[in-house]
Formats: sequence, C-alpha cells, structure tokens
Amino acid sequence: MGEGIPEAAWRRAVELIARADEVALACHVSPDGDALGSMLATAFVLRSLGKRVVASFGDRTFQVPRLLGFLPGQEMLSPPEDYPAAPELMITFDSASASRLGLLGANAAAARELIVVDHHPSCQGFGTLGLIAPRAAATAMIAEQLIYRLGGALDRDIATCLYAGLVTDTGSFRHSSTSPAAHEMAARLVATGLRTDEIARELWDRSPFGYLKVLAAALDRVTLEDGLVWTYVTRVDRAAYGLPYSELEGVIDIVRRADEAEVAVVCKEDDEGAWQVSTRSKGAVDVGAVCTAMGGGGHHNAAGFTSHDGVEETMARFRELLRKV
Ligand SMILES: [Mn+2]
Repeated sequence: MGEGIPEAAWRRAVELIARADEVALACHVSPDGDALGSMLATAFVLRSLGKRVVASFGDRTFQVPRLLGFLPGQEMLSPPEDYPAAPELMITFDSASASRLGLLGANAAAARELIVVDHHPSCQGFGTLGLIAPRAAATAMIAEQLIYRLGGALDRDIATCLYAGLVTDTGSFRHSSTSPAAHEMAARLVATGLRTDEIARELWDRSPFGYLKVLAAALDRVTLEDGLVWTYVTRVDRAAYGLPYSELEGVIDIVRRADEAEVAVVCKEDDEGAWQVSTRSKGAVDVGAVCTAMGGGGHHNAAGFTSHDGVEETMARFRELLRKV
C-alpha cells in the first residue's frame, strides 16, 4: 500500500522528517475534516517521535470550524503569526496549490524543504517533494501511510482525526471515490475504538438554530436554470444570526439534491466580502475544470473557487465556462 506514490518519494519523505528537529505542518484555509484531520494525526505521530511540531492554517481569522471542534490534538495548533518564517521542513496537507495556504503561502515559499501531501487531481505539485495520490479518496489515506512509514501506530486520537478526513471526503462512504481501500482503512480506524456515531453527529447532525434561518433564506432564492441549480448566502444573512462563515459548508449538499440539475452552485460571502463558491456535479460535467479556469480547483464532481466580483458577474462567468466544458 502506497497509494501509487513512488517508493523513492516515500523514502525521501521519511528521510527528511528523520533529520529535522522541527517540522512545520500546514493545511488549506477554512480547513475541512480531511485537511485538519490529516494534519493533526501527523502532528500526534511527529510529537511522539520527539519532534518539535508547529501546526497551523493561514486564515486571517484563525479559528477551527465549529464542526471540527471535537477533533483531538487542537492544543498543538498555533496561529499563523507564530509560524516560522522560513521552516527547515514544512509539510502541507490537502492543499492543491500554494494559494490555498492563505497567509502561510509565504512561509511555504521560504521553506528549505516542502513536502506536499495531497490527493487533488488539480494539485500542481509545488514544493520540493510530492506525496500526491490523485486516486486516493482522502488526504487522510496518504497521511495514514506516512504515519506507518514513520514507525508510528494508530491510537484512538490519531484514528479519530484520520476518520474525520476519510468520512468527510467520501461523504460517509457515499461518493464515487469510496474504494475498497477506503473501507479497509475505515476498518483499521474503527478497530481502535473510536465512536463512529459521535463523529457522525458532530460532523453532520448539529447546527446552531441560526443555520436553519440562513438556510431558509438561501433556499428561498434558489434558482433552477437549464441543468444548473444555484443560490447564494450573504454576510448580511449570517450577521442577523451571528452565524460564522464556516457553518455554511452543508448548504451545497441540500441544494445539489435537485433532480433537474446536473450542476449545483452555492456562492457564500465570507467575512472579508469575497465570494467562496462551492460547486458539485453529478458526473457528466467536470466542475473541477470549470473551477480551475475560475482560479480555484478541486475534483471532477466537487470543486470551488474564490471570486472578488459580485454574485451576478461571478455566475455569468461560471455559466459561460460551463457551456464550454
Ligand atoms: Mn481532501
């Protein structure tokens, strides 16, 4: 098992980590379960190997999304301001490009060695070494293999972090990425005694009340046009209920239900006023290609990008590109 990553790359990664005193870990901005879970699992193991570990993500407002608040190991996180300016060894998780590292992009550019652990087909392979497996269902699958190769073992905390990554990216083993290897990994993780029921509730089955009201506003203006279903959520919608941006992750999963649509889009205005656009496809359309053309990235059936234009302008460009793929 090596997720299709060349043995030489694995060996080089283990070697770089073995000779580093301090390892600086980072994952993509607005981390999801796969990004944060993969990073924290690796942090646990590096710490047990006696390494000094720095772990962070480059959001201007440094805050773990509420739904990931149950992940163990958060005491190992520190804000990007405290991150080494030019790390001796840096490892990034689930970030397809340096731009997805946000504030930590500059640190990555200055790192002496930079290992990129990722599974996005659009991953540009930045850094000095890639552990990149486009067929892996989650970055957590690569992180698990890295842990074994470092001589680490799973305990319940590490397994909980990896499981969060695996179930997030496979949509609870529903997405097309759900391979036999994904289920085999789940078996190893569940065997540590983690609570699958509690993790599922934390990730999917709870929200502040305000979420229901914001969701109602988003659904009230949902539009169906020619195989495309889309809506948007503004800062003003959220402000009325004090709802953080990070609570909006699940809106796309409701919008994409529409049988009449092949592609679903949710434009979410973040706290800085930029539009974070989530897209989903049922398979016929490569939204990853469209989002890459819009300056973002992702997978064939799930991708996103950031727009600094208005919603109408953003959607006009998106529609135009959609017609071309
Ligand atoms: Mn991922």
